[in-house]
Amino acid sequence: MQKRNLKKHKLAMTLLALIASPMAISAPDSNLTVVSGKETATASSYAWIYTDSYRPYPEMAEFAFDNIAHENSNSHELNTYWRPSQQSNEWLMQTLAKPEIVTTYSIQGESNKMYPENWQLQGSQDGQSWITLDEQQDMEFASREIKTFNIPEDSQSDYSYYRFYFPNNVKPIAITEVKLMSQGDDVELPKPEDSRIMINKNDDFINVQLSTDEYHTWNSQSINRTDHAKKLTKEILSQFNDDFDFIMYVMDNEKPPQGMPFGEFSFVKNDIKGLGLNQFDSSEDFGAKGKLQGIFTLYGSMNQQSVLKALHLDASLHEMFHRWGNWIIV
Ligand SMILES: [Ca+2]
Repeated sequence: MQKRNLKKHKLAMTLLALIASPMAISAPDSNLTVVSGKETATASSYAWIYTDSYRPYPEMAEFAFDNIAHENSNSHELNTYWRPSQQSNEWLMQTLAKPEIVTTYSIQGESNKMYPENWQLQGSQDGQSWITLDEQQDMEFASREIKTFNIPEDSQSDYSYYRFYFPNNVKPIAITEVKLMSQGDDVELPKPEDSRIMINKNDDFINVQLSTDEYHTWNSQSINRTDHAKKLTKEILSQFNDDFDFIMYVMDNEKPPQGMPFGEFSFVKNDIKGLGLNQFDSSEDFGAKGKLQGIFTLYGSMNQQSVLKALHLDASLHEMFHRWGNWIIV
């Protein structure tokens, strides 16, 4: 059978993340892909901020797309919102690498004193002429409140340029985070008939639908005491080459289920001396051929912001590091 491909992670170690879901039908939100990003952000103007002297701070447009909402953003170092210099006729724009059909967006105000009140989300083919896709008026935000809106279906279309246009505001406009989202395209062709393993649109993780029983097992049993993780790893590696040092399973729980840890590591093999570990090779049990070193599970996304937090922050690194330590002192 021809093997499927997944983009290599930029790090030396390749990560394969898996999001498990209990039913064949995903929640409407779970298919959304964020298409906006900080590299593609620009704005009409920027508030003046003191760095070495007071000056406009052009990096501010990025701050609205950096996935950061600090608890305290009073100082320059901690600023993570975009704020324009005026309160009317301002805009915050995304120039996408390719046209996308944005169906949903979220917008987060900075505080209950600084937030957008009136805006239009506009799309454009050329960055010159704009079509209004959605309009909101007289909005009020609590501190760092996130509001999510769907673009009416008859306004959805392929645009390379999107911008929020702010015609007028009484309060200072300050936006901590904005996300433009499109319907994800989880299915890659060709794929084996009846495969429940779907590669996401960006080729950087896969999504597997579990049966209710499997889902219960994953949420209640250690991957080291039962065979369910070996079985699924085998199923995955029957469709991919054994190209991965680690496979990281991420459950779609917001928090770990009661009685379960944040994460758990399971060895596949150890060929390194001096770690305080025996040398062994269980590759065959996992359907691997010598590359895969371990698998680990994150039982919750740790943070309501997004599953990406769980991947970027300490839980994933902690679990991966069990590969090498700390075995000497245990
Ligand atoms: Ca931010």
